[in-house]
Amino acid sequence: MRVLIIGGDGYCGWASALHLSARGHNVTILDSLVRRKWDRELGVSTLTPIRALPERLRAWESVSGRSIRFIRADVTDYAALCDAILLTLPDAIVNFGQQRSAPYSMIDREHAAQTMINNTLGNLNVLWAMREHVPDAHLVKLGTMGEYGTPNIEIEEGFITIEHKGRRDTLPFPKQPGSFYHLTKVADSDQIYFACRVWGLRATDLNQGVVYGLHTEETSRSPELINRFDYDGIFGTALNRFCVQAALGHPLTVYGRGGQTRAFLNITDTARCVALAVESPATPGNFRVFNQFTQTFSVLSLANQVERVGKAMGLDVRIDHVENPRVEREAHFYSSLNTNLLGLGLEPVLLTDETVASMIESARTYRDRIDRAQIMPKVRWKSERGEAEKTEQRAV
Ligand code: NAD
Ligand code: USQ
Repeated sequence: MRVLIIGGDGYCGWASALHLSARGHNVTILDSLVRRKWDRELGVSTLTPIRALPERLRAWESVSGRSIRFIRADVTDYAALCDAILLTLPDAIVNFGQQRSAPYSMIDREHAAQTMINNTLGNLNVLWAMREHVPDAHLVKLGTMGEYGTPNIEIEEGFITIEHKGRRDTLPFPKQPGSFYHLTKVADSDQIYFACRVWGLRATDLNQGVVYGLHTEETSRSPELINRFDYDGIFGTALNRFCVQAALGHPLTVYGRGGQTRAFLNITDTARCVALAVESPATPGNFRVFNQFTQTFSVLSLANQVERVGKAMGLDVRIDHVENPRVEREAHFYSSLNTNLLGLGLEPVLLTDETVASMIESARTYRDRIDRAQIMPKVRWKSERGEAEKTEQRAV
């Protein structure tokens, strides 16, 4: 199949582009490289020395004999997006190309607005470009488990059948996102569902959990193919951060009590799930939602595992319950279905002590690249003023 991968220079997109190419698909990456720019602006950097995209692609061609085309374009630029679609005439468009950090979207008004515009306008443009130029193509869109929040009932895959005042219907599952970033994903899902209902487009919304891990079968084929691995307080995600902290001898930064439970998956499974969705497309007019994760963990249980494995490796690891910079439940019920991808044949790569050890080992390899000053979280969900007002209100 001809597959256009938007955001293919990023963490999930790079692993997925190589996997789809290895499976024989004709892959094109469209990326504005804006993520590399955001890193420079924030003064953060991936743990791993990732190469420039053209270099990565040359390395892939030399190990696999397969070429991947690169189009540098921004999806918020509608004309450039349409040109790319007309040039490639994709059977499937996989959209990873968004601002994906919750803390980034909460820095200030400008970063919230930038996230909203980048993600929501980009998604809208993809839908209009599909309607105009490739209405039969299949959209595979990266959503997030965080769209649902942490309700006190089991999370279904996208839709829930409810009875209300004696009547029954199947409706979108209620959404309670936890940041402006997560909110953009809710807006995207609504836009896509609408485009499927009204224009007959076909789409799969992959509500992905938190991704961990570094290597995949394909990225391991050459050091020049190494993926990014974020550990800083803005782009770094929980388990990846804990492994880097363990390697550095920095206390593991569990926010608050650590009872926050989330859905997780290995980066290898990200690539496999995307391939499963691409290779078994939704039917015309159909909006499918797959919950893309393999296991759920509380943040504290992950920290405990990293502490145990790190100590067995002879490292000085301890857990610190730092003040939670976010507004979120720290102890709650969490249960979600994830049967759609399993039904398509996903065989999950589950989290083992060996995986944790190998992530800590990778962090030790690149220890000299770690900037200690970027580890603690600096972005707070509530302003200092808001806190002061609340304290005042409590006093009254
Ligand atoms: P990433 O930041 O590593 O990669 C995103 C890529 O998209 C970057 O290469 C960036 O340059 C590109 N991009 C951003 N805006 C663009 C635009 N307007 N036009 C063209 N390219 C643009 O992020 P990631 O971790 O690979 O995440 C990819 C997708 O998966 C995101 O949509 C994210 O919300 C979703 N997701 C990620 C995780 C995770 O744990 N990493 C979990 C669930 C969902
Ligand atoms: N957390 C800690 N300590 C840390 C980092 C995080 O306790 O050092 C906690 C957070 O408070 C939160 C949980 O771990 O409760 C997850 O945080 P995260 O930063 O690992 O993940 P999140 O902000 O939810 O975002 C990441 C990706 C995002 C994706 C999302 C999937 O950055 O792109 O959409 O995971 S999900 O969480 O399912 O919505």
